[in-house]
Amino acid sequence: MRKIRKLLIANRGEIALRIIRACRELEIESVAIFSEADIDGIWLRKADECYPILSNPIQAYLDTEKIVSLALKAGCDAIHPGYGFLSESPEFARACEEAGLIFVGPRPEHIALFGDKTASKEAMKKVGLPVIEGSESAVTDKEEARAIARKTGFPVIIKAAFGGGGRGMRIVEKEEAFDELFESAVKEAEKFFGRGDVFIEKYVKNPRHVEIQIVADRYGNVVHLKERDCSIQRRHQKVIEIAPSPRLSDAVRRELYRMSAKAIFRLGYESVGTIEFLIDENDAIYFIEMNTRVQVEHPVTEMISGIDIIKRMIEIAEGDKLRFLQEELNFRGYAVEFRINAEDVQNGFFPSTGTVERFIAPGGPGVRIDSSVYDGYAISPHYDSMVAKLIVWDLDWRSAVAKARRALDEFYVEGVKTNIPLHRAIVRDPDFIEGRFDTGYLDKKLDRFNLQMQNSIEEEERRVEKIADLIRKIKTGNVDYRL
Ligand code: MV4
Repeated sequence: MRKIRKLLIANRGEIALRIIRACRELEIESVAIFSEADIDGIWLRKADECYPILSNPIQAYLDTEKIVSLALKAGCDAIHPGYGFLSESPEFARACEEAGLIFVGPRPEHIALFGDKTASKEAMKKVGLPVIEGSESAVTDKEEARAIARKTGFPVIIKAAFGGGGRGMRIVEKEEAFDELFESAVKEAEKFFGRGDVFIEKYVKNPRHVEIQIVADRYGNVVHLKERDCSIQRRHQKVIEIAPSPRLSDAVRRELYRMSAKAIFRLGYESVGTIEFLIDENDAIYFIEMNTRVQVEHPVTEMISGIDIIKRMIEIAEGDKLRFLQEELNFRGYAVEFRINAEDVQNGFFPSTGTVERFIAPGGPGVRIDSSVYDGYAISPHYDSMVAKLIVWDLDWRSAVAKARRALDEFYVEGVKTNIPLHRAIVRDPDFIEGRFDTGYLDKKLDRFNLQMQNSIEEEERRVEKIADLIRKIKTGNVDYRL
């Protein structure tokens, strides 16, 4: 008998659909919610029940009170928050618990701890993770902050203590620039996170961004599902994620796994989670932050491990013991995720809205699409621009890249502009193919990719036109059968 019989999904889009799929397989009834802007959402049609929340498009998925009372009225016993929205709100997790609902995620104390970036650094340092030197806690006083920066040594980076995603972040090359950048960092942190607290760290040049996927139950069983390399990003938005990292030394890899599992065990953390590290040019490892939710890029880990992260996350929340030991896991091959965004890459990545007239996704062996888009779907300007995740898997890195080239060439989206041409350029870049990239990769390469993108867009237009022309000829009886 399951403890969870009916689960409400406090999210939208592809992740709502992903959670519904897990519920179906676990024979848990699913309840979807949707905003007024989401009446065409595929997830409300796939869930067992759905209910509108008619505040505004964003607020609908942030309204703790309405969501919790709706879950109770619908007879749910659990809520899954997905990613974004309420997924990292300790108040929401607590509100669920107080209403007698299972929050599918970590305990509120752990969400709160890791939401506080300096507290989380201190806690992780205590359980053995290496952290970047700098201020030990948040600072608001400029003089104090400058003194810490001088002691740390320039360049330093200023980060929001209760933020993320690069907001309120400033790199300070030398002391003369400190005051101005400090003030703007504090202002931005106040604007986005409601708290101007920032902290100082030594700046790590051209790091790789590697994160470890953890799965832990409440009985102290902790396993890792290897790492993901998320270095390929633009303005702190990940663009491509890879599991495992194609160029990480075995020594670094083993160290990351050992440290991560030990830290999570010692903290008594329960649920899935991701530990983010920076790896510098000399292979030094630094913990930066921990994500206490399921992540957008979780599918690449599912592909190499065979573990359904969402199903296991739900079972852990029910109080089940982990079904596998570390030694029982069999990892195989490489997986790459491409975030397909409706945006105009050649015009500053400006979001592209409108109707997706045709959506022809690639298929075949080792190809997975996580998306809530279909032919005729109108992309709303209210939400982020991700329309699909293309995930490819193959036995080795080179084959995975070859499969990615094939799948990206097959992908056809009509009606809105997408970043597929950018992905097609990346998977043909020798540095990418050789696994030579860090967090500076995309910014450095974008100019060179522009020409290739233009070419691939024009080539696709010619191909489409050529076939349209042939069809016209057939229909008007003008085909030259002697060809
Ligand atoms: C850093 C760093 C260099 N040095 N911290 C960016 C988002 C936030 N999660 C942490 N970030 C960084 N922190 C120190 N001390 C460089 C980055 C960074 C980065 C990190 C991960 C992925 C992409 C990035 C792109 C630019 C900067």
